[in-house]
Amino acid sequence: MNALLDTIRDASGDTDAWPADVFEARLREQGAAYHIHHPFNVMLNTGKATPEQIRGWVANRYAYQLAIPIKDAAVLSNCPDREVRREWIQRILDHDGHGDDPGGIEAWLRLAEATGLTREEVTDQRHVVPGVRFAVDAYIDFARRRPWQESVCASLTELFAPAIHRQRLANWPEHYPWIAGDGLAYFRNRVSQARRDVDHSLAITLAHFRTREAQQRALDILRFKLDVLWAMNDAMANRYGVTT
Ligand code: AHQ
Repeated sequence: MNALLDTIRDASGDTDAWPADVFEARLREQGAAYHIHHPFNVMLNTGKATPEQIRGWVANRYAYQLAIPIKDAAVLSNCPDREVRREWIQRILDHDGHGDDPGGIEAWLRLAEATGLTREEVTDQRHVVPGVRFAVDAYIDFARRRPWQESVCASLTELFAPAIHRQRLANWPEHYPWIAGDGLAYFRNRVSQARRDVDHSLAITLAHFRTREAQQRALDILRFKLDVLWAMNDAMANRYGVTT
């Protein structure tokens, strides 16, 4: 892949827009900064977390899960394109639930109960630390203020999400047998939902950011969102400690 990048980069010069495959490769290169590599997440997924660290992560990540449909509603409110809205609205349904599907936020509460947390101490957010609160609020505020296409681009951290969900599904039952298996349903649901969401977000991003300057802006937006996720893990590591 790098040889291709170098060839196409040389051919394109340093001001022309990247072809779509190079632009996509540049977006995917950002995965090196994804929170799967954060020491707190490495601790979680290599079986080194204590029950208190697991419960702290679940209780704090609840603030992020609650924010996702709020953020997605902000994207909808900024988007005049009916075809985009018809697809994007599914993200809100996936989290808030609809019909017989209780949704992802309910699944997260079941994960919380499986780790020994009470629904009340999660829903009242007593455990959410300031750094997580600030990072989550920054993401919602970004989606409210910025053009809807920039928020679509920010959601592309999910390019890297199926891997982290599969990692939890593969490792948690072995490392944390005290967490009931049905508590992991959220991660199972997200593997396919994230892939579907990314197909939509990536197509919009590749089509919208057409000049080299705009493509660089897209990389900066993705870096902002990667920092949101990384900062959340920094705040949780500060509160609960990291065992490496
Ligand atoms: O459960 C997650 C989720 O629903 C979303 C939506 C998407 C967005 O719109 O920004 N990002 C995202 C993510 C979820 N889970 C995170 C995890 O580590 O469990 C990963 C996160 C993401 O990659 O942005």
